[in-house]
Amino acid sequence: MEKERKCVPELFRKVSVPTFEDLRSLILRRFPEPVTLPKSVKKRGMVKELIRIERIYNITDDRLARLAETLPEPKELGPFYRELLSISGITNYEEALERLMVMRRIIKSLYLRYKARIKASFDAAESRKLSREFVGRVISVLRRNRWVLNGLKEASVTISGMPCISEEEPTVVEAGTPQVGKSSLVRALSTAKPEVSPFPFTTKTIILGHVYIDEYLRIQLIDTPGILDRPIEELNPIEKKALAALKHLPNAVLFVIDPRRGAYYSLDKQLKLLKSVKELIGDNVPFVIAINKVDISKPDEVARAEAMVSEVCPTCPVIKVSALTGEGLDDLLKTLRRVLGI
Ligand SMILES: Nc1nc2c(ncn2[C@@H]2O[C@H](COP(=O)(O)OP(=O)(O)OP(=O)(O)O)[C@@H](O)[C@H]2O)c(=O)[nH]1
Ligand SMILES: [Mg+2]
Repeated sequence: MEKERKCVPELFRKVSVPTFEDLRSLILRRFPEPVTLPKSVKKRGMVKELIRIERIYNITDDRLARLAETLPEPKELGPFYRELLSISGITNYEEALERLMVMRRIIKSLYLRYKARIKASFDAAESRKLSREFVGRVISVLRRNRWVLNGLKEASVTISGMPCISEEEPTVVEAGTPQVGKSSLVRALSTAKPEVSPFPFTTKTIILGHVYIDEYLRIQLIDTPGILDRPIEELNPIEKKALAALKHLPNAVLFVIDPRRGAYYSLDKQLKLLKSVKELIGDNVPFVIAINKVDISKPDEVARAEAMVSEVCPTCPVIKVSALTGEGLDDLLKTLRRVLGI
């Protein structure tokens, strides 16, 4: 697993990305603002328009330059963050940075061209027409690159809201369909207290908790949004984030199952997801299966779940637990430590 060097979410928290709509309304607000000139100035109509287009050029270039300067360097981004960017439409970060430079260059050359044309204009009316045309063209350059600005905005909001996951500490990522009790387990085992509710898709982002083994050793336990087994194209952005975490972060996966016949998603569906997640992650990362909610499950439901799990993953350790009563949690922790080798 490739690891990140710095806390990438912290880097993104320092970035302020203007969307295309932000920039357009800023430009349209600032353009008509009055220009005051000393009485002595000649060719007042032309000079006013020159000042107007310079103002718009400076504002636009300043926002784009600040964005380009504050975005993290490509080398800071590991595969997890690259995938989050790509979920927001930035499939190639280097290319997006390059687009920002190109936009600045095009807008600068438009500015210089229109400055010269306004200087050479016949009268105030022509100057005014040219300066309006300049603004229209700047906005259209920004519009053509909307995907860069808006994609970076969306990605930076997502990434800034992520926890700092350390590259040195062992990491367990949870997985499972909605409502199986992933967040409840994170609450019971770790320092994090994610929201728990009887409604599916309660967890919407990646949450980091720490499980303290002793003074010097802790496990990072990551709660993820519930996912359904369906083609990647059909997953919503929240599920895609969960899959990105599963693909890139874990040293071990904790797959949580609700064995009851009345479970929100049938056991069949849960095991199909287990199979898909195993295929996605490959054989290098160990899986531990927690059969949760044993406090309210019937013995035959638990036995059926155990049998079905062993078909999908014959080598996976299976632990029966209850996040609610705490039953089996010591055993679960021991098993996680064993597979992590700590
Ligand atoms: N009786 C019992 N109820 C549980 C247990 N674990 C979770 N629940 C309940 O199951 C429901 C779902 O729990 P969550 O922890 O929110 O489930 P989740 O997997 O995080 O759900 P999503 O965030 O929607 O994916 C809640 O009403 C919990 O109180 C358990 O061990 N026993
Ligand atoms: Mg949850």
